[in-house]
Amino acid sequence: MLRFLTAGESHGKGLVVILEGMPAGLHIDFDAISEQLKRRQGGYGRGRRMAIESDKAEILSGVRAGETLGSPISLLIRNKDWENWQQTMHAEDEAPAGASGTLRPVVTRPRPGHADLAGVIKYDRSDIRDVLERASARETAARVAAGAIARQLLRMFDVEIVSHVYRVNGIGLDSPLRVTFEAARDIGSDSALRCADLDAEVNMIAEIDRCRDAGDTAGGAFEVIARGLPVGLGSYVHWDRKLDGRLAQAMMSIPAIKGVGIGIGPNAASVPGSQMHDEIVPAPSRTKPPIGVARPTNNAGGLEGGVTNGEDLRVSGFMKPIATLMKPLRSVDLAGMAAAPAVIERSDVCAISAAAVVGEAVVSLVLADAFLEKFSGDSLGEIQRNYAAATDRLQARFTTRRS
Ligand code: EPS
Repeated sequence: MLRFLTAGESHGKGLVVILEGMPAGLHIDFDAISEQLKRRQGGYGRGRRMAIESDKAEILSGVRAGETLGSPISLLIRNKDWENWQQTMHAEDEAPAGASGTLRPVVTRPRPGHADLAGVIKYDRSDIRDVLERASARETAARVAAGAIARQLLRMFDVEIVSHVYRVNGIGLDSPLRVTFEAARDIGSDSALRCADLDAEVNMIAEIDRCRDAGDTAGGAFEVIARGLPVGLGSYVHWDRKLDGRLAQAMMSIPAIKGVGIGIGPNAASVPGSQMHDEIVPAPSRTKPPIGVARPTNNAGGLEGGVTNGEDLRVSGFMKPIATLMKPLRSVDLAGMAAAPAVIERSDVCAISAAAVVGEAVVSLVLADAFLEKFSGDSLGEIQRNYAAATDRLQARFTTRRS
């Protein structure tokens, strides 16, 4: 079982993640972790914080001379902004001598849509900062670092994971299925919004500009596509083993995600069966190994019965607009219970491109977990042998059927 925990406040010293369950013997590409962290920081509509940070993960344990040991892998991402927050975010009773930054006022006006109000009530705090620091999407940097390692395991078995942004507020493509795996993979690292359709992207960027000018914010939709998965990850036999359910939980745990779609997603409720289900035809397939059938369409998004069917896995995430508005919504000052505008914290206008990268990370973690479940082993070599045996068996089965 692959599991992880993260810790850290947005303006604290840094973020920590412990990833447990990775096999021994996987070579770790440190640059590839940094590359994923950099991708998460980008995208049109991000705020000034991203200009301060240049996220980098230090490996504290679980890796020796470039290879995993099978022991817990712990990573630390330091917050550069800590320099500006020591007076406010110190752990000690009093700010230590020489603490830098300024002492910020107590936050008492909750933002509609953020964890602020429910959080201060639940944890019995009087300063909303005690809530917003951990509820912040800054935490997703830790998940991206862990996901980058999960992705490296999957890469050993030729699984590739990409994403694309296809909508900002209501603007953009009507369906993610219009974008092929190749088109999503080929989006350049310099792409402004990581949309595969450049005409649509122009309009989506204009919508972000319009929101910024109006003191408003934007949400959007993205899709993660995984190619190269073997048939048979997940299971239909129990609710908690269904891979679509596990993916949905992981995606919904990304801050601001209000909905998840698999393949055609919510549109599945609007078409008859004849237009929904992906017919099965005898033909050379692209599954690994070939199973002698092909699917002309992929509305199911690579999952049937909660089990991978060898087609591209397609999972989309629907993000609400950022909760911090520069033209704040109505709220109540909890210090005196009088009506007051919500607090304004430094924030992003739109973070959909970042959410797509986080989506790739959480999908990588769920898929690596399901992969380890099926081909389990303590070392990479053991997993490779199990994978090869399963592949050989499938190959033999379908070769026999054809002859
Ligand atoms: C951040 C995500 C956003 C940023 C945060 C960094 O978090 P939140 O969910 O709180 O809006 O606002 O940066 C700041 C809090 C800041 O000081 O600007 C991220 O993805 O790293």
